[in-house]
Amino acid sequence: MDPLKAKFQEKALAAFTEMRAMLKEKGDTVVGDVNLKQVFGGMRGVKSMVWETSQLDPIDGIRFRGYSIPELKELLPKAPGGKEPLPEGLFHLMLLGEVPTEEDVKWISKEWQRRSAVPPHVFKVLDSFPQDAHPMTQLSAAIVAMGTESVFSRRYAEGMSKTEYWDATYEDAMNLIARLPRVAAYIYRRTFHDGDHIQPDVSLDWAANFAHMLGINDSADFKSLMRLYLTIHADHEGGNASAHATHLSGSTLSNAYYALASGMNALAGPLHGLANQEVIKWVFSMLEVLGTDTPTKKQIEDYVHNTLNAGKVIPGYGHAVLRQPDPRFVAQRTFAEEYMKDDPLIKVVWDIFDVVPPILQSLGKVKNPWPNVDAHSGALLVHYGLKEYSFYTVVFGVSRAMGVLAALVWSRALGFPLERPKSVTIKWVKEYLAKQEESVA
Ligand code: HAX
Repeated sequence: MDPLKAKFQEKALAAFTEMRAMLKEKGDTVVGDVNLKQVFGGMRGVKSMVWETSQLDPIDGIRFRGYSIPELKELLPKAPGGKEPLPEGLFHLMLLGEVPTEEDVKWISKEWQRRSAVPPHVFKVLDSFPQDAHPMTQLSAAIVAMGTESVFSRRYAEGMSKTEYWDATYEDAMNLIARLPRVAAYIYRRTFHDGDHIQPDVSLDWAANFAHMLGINDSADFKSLMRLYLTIHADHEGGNASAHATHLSGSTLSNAYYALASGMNALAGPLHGLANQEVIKWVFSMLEVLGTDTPTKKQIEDYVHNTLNAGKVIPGYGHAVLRQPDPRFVAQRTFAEEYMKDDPLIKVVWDIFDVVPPILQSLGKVKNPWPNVDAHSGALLVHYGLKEYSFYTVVFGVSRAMGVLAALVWSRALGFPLERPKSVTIKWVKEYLAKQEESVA
């Protein structure tokens, strides 16, 4: 058994035993109420699942196994000479709950390289798409196509025991994560560079190799950005749409490929991961309409009002849980301050940050007027030449796979059952309310 899997087994077994004992003794403890607004309002705040890899606080933002992003920037191993954390380290932390050593991270880099060969039929599936098919459509299809290699599905068909589900899911998760950068880069090159593909460089870490295969910028700085980007987008606790969709599909024992494709299909919505493309599209249209690359704050303000008056949201702002500027936005801003502070597009993003929150606050209904992760990422990618914004959600997806798949391995190890919440009809609600009124009268 490989060392990461062996450590996971040890931890998961202990957690399973502890969970069983806790539920036996305290299983009937009430941990929250649900009101009608939550039933009709997207289940905001309803505690209904366990997600070990990260937790989100409305004010402090995301913590991966208890560590904030600034803490992780200090603690996680870096590439030689690099300043940004290696995503491999975050995966180790999410899976095991332990900050990895340099050696641990090197092992994961090598292991992902070893597992990274994409089955040839996946490229054929991708090549059958029209060149202008949205990159997220291609990503989702490619992930499902890779599922022909699922270890879980093969072993399930052979009759594996329940106690082995986590093991087979670990294999699928590791293979999938290892292969995604190649698949994503293939999608990028076939869509935007006429299929002029770039072979992987096995001497590079996971994120740097992805940057290399995109083939637009071979600088050390772009590789650093990719390490940071792929680290901070990885997980956002279990209730966000891509995580929850992965979790829900996975709970039926569909394999990790089907489960991740579900997550990616949720990420592809403009209220979630597609917001990163929508932000830069919105910024570019603003610059075009205004006829300048250096708009004044007053011009931005007017454009924001026009967007709102047209019945649209301001992409990159607002959040279902957060009530402060997203620490992932702040981490990207810090990166930009160091690497590209004089880039005019970065200045526009920062001016939007000054202008938008008070306007959204003045509407009186927006619960969080602050920027989320997607408000900044596009401008960083444009800086290094990745201007084709319909690809941005794919980059997000490559990162998100690490969190949701680490969590899926945990779900299997803890033996979580089929997810099946209760739905009600509006008629049922009306009758329930009438009964309540009767009993008060
Ligand atoms: N611009 C304009 N109006 C906004 C808004 C924004 N950025 N954010 C929220 N609102 C509006 C909502 O549309 C809603 O209006 P109605 O009552 O008329 O329907 C009202 O304010 C209350 O919404 P909320 O409770 O504050 O927000 P929700 O929890 O319902 O939704 C969203 C959270 C992220 C979907 C929302 O803020 C939004 O649409 N933002 C813009 C899109 C975006 O950036 N999405 C990415 C989010 C982060 C993420 O998942 N990244 O992948």
